[in-house]
Amino acid sequence: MNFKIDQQRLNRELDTLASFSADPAPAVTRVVFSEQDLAARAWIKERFREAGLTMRDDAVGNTFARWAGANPDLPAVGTGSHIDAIPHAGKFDGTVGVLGSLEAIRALQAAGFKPRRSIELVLFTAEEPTRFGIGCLGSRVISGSLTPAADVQLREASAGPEGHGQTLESVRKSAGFTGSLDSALLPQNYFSAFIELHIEQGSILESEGVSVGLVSDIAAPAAFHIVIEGEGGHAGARLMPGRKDALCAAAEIILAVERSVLATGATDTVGTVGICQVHPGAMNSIPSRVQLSLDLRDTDAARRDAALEQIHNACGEIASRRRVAIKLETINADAPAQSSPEIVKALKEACDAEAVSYRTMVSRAYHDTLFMARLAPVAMMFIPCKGGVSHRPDEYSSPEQIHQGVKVLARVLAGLSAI
Ligand code: HGY
Ligand code: MN
Ligand code: MN
Ligand code: MN
Repeated sequence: MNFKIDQQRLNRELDTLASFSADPAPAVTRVVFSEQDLAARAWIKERFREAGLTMRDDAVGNTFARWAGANPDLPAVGTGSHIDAIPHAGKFDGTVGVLGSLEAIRALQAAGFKPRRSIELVLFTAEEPTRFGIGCLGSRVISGSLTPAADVQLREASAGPEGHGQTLESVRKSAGFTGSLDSALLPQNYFSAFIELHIEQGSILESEGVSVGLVSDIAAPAAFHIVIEGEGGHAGARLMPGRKDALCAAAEIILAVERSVLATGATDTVGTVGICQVHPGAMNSIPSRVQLSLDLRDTDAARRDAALEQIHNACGEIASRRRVAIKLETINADAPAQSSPEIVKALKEACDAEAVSYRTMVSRAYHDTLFMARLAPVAMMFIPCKGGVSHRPDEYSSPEQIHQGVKVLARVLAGLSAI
């Protein structure tokens, strides 16, 4: 079957979507449930409507856009990604998987293809942890990976641009997404397969000149708050001996994170302290309280947890030597996910049919597919991004690179929805 990807239209749509941003171009800031996010969702739903897809929103703001198959009762083939963007990010993270899936569907429609089982495009809500401090909120909810209590336990992260401390429940309901969280739970046989197209956010594909990465494993993400309570005081009058400076302790903890992660000797173990909030945050006042965020990942959950153990021990030693209190609170600690060999095989066949080069690889970034793997057989497809840059305004994938990924996606969606 021949079909044609309308790359010009897709390029225009990616540019338009990027314009829904709280920061000026080339940065994209689109925090979940913000004014920019809701406007972007409305715009995308118009595109879904134009493509004749039937839509529904669930209680947490995931949008499901379905191209009904001849046998609508069969489990659908799922695809999709996210459009929320962390502050000062780029225009391709997530959006290539949403608009690229739409373009794959439109190309198949234009070619006269008729799916036997439905194809359903999912626009996941809140893939980024920016607002509520936890990533993949939408796919966690539908896969039963988050308890309904999270509705009132999760609050806006104070470091986030919307940091007013409102609960998930109040924010989602003011954005118009009502109903209980458990009403969004999907049954195991809702999807027969799920495939996500995404930029690599690393530089392997570009450095090897390969067009597509077929993801075999998605690393196991874990996130923590580390709170250090010391003793404040006057920066001038309080002499050095006996100080309990929370920020000095925090500095040692950050280096202990780096040391513990490197000590595993595995390239797949990564650790980052991305947020450091200092109280009271005055030049002439000794920091009395610091809150750090810890992002710790590995393709091997046991190795990740061994590094965490080391960090725990280091905190204990720093706390007693500096006579400060250190608390480590877990936000999430998830298992890794493996792609389904059958779907990876289908992707390989689609790449061969489209003469697109590929290699298998690991995803060190997490994605909604990590949780979709708890609902259905999954796979991910990466396309290269310039210099491996992502979560930055200069994030870039060329129209040609996007085109390669979308045509393989169209081919595999046709194949999986025909059976
Ligand atoms: O952090 C991640 O891995 C994803 O890009 N949110
Ligand atoms: Mn991201
Ligand atoms: Mn992403
Ligand atoms: Mn992701």
